[in-house]
Amino acid sequence: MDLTEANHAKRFAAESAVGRVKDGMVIGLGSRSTAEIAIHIIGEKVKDGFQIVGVPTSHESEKLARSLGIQVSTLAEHPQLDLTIDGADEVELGSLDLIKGRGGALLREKIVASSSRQLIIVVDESKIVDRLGSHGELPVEVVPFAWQSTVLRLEKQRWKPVLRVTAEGSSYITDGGHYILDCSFDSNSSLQSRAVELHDTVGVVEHGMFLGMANEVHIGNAKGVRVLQRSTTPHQGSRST
Ligand code: A5P
Repeated sequence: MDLTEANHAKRFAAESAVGRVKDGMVIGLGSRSTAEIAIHIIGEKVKDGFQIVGVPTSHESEKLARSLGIQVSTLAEHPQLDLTIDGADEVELGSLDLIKGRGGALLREKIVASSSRQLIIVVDESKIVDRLGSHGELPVEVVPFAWQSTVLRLEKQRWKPVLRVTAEGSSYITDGGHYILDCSFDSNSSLQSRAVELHDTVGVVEHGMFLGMANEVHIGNAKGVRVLQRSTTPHQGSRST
């Protein structure tokens, strides 16, 4: 897929997802390229007279929403959102479990998604995998204080954490003021138990596995879009070892 095709694919996915937005909704606004296309389309709806309140997941999304005339709010004012539209780095076929955070936003994305009745994911076909972890590392957001000792704890748990740095060589800092450790892992391991393990690790703030959270995934390609819906039965974890 060349750049133009990739942009068409993202646009198809975003248009399809924004089709779920109704007048009067309070919605979570995701981060990075595909979610930003969705924000632009939401901005067009606002120009057409829709009353929409947006709760952004990053400073960039907030700036973009404001520039498009979308009313911006916070979870403090709107603790319950109707839906959130966000991108993803990997989507596992079947479970619709996700990896997020390779674009640097994950904690706020997870808080906003967890406060939404529906999480709608917008991706192109390149993000679809049979097993999470097939395309890269798992981003893990950590407290900057003594991050090196958090690295040691993660290494003992068989993660291979690497501190994310900027192009200039300094530590990448998230919107929440944290660092990110990109952790490679065995993609055959049980992600549910790995997720619990990460939450139990001192120094870890949040991780980029979004398990059992996505309700729908809108997958764009050069010609159109297909929509996958998660079954409504309770999530049992994506796999076991
Ligand atoms: C942000 O950190 C991620 O969770 C994004 O959702 C992800 O990187 C998708 O970005 P693109 O839509 O730009 O591929």
